[in-house]
Amino acid sequence: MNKLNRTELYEDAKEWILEAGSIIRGKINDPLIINTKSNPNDLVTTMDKETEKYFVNKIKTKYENHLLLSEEGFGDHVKSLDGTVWIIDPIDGTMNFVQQKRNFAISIGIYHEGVGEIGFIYDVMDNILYSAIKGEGAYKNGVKIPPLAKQVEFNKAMIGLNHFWLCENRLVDEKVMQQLVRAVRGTRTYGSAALEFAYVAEGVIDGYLTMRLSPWDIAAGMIIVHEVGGVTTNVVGEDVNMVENNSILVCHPSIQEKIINDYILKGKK
Ligand code: 2AM
Ligand code: CA
Repeated sequence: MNKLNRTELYEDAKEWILEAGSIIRGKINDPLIINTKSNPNDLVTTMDKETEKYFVNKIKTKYENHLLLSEEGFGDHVKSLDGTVWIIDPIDGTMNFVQQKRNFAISIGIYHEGVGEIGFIYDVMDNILYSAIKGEGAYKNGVKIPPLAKQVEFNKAMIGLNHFWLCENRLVDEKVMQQLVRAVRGTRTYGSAALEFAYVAEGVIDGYLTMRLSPWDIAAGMIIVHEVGGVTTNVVGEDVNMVENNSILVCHPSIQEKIINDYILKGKK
């Protein structure tokens, strides 16, 4: 992809994500129709669907050859990252959107021939836009985010973790996860994977560990985090497959090996 295209794509995606966010803010107190998907806690609202349709319409009108991989199914049936693919979550953190009316984000990652080129994460209610173009650094509201600190001491690390690790007992022995919780300085659960990636990029948490995410939860975040020197793999250290679900460990590189070797692999069932 040449520079000119990237700039135009970046500007279009930025304009559309800000406009979509503004529409959501304007309707934040409107009555919602809430449905469930795979389970009673897997929520989708009319706002998720309307926002996704907004992006489908914008993208297909201007970039008819581009593909869309998106959560609510109005995009394309994308099986590979050939060509240019927009990977979009219209609302990441739908439960927060429904119950808190805040702490949710719109996430857009633009991939070209398998490479993540442009990422946006928009914290809609706080009006904070995280963005990155591959190789050009990551930004928060237009201000460059500095590279991650050289070293994070494990016992001073703060990590994002959702509590399914502790109650579902699927991938890893929960006792080992309890040891991890004790070994680090603190844990946080924000409820939006995209925002947790943004917080890793900002260095306000040092890592985020979760059992199962979809491509639209992570596509933008991976691009943004990598621009500041963060690393993303699945929880056993393998490359992420961007057209499948993955477990995810995104973190400062200095704590990656310890989390994988001393906790995940040790506790793996
Ligand atoms: P969502 O709000 O777009 O559904 C919550 O811990 C985070 O995990 C959110 O980013 C949420 O995205 C995502 N999430 C929740 N359930 C999920 C599932 N079954 N598969 C993949 N991601 C999920
Ligand atoms: Ca979503």
